[in-house]
Amino acid sequence: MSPWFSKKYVLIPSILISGIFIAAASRVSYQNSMRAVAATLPEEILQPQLNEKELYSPVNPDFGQSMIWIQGGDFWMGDENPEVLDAQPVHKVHVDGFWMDQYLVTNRDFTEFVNDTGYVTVAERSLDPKEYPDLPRELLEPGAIIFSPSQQSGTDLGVTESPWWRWQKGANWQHPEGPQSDLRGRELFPVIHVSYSDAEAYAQWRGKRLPTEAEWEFAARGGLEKQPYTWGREFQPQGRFMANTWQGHFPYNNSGEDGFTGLSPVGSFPPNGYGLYDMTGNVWQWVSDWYRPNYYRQLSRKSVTMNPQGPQASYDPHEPGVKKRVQKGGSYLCTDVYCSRLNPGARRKGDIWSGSPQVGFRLVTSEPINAMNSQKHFSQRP
Ligand SMILES: [Ca+2]
Repeated sequence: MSPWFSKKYVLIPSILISGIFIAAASRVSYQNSMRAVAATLPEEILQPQLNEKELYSPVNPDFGQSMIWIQGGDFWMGDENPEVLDAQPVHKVHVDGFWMDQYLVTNRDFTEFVNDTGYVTVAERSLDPKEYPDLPRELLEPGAIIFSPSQQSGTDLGVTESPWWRWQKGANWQHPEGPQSDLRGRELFPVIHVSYSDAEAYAQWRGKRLPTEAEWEFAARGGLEKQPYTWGREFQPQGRFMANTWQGHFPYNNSGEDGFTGLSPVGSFPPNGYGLYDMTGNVWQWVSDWYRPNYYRQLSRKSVTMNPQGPQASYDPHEPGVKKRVQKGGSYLCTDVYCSRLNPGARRKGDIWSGSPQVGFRLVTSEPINAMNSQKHFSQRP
């Protein structure tokens, strides 16, 4: 099965959780957030020892320019929650140190890339009807799935188990809800509707790479061991929202108690123990491991696995012919009760040729020269 076919026809019904901005509400949230924007993060944010009260700043204008050194080590990888069997068993892993983007890649970052290279994302390309004679005409046009629980327009995919998804002609990273939408006021939002192949192209341009799943999870845990959230055990410590998630009854009631009914500008919630923002919620994040549901069972035979790179090939028993990579972190459409995948040990999978309105990414590098050359702020290796 070709990746294109899966992108536009087969994979869509299998996606259970993803999302789109609710445009008006997001703009209000964005304006409110921008009122609180501080000038820049203090230099201390780049130091290994972080004090959240001192360092937290809603948005750092230099967000795309900072990387944090993540000192490697051993950790327990995976999730014991019975709802995420593919993240079991929990097993011990070692990762070497690396630098990680402090923030998600934003629309502003991706705009720089496209302006410099002329790159066209998968969602912006059209299909040849000769190759896909059975596809409805609309699905041959450039476009993407969007989250639309109101069913107002576009092509109804007829997905009974998740009728809030629709195919929208002309939707892509620059037009998140379709041709009538744009990025004005969303420069600091995470880029969405990017496939893994799009993310790889961006990474190549930046001279960096996508993190392995182990690197991502080690960094997301922020020095905590076997905790259900990247900040600890409680979902709302002292009543505080720690990530952009969903409050209310999914998918029709989104109260936005955390300040955002849609996506949020990167860095709108406190960082984790390593100073990384948005490691939980907002958007899922691509990592470089191929997806295989039994991969952790293979690794658990060892006492400790050194720098796992993922299985040799992808295999999803529900769609055996579709190549998939792992995604981590949960999104703004996840609730603390509905979606156990907010846990840093949880995982899901995505077709490498498909973007999503709730999937973005961030990059890492193991090469100091890359971190120094491409970043204004650079955390020195201890
Ligand atoms: Ca929210």
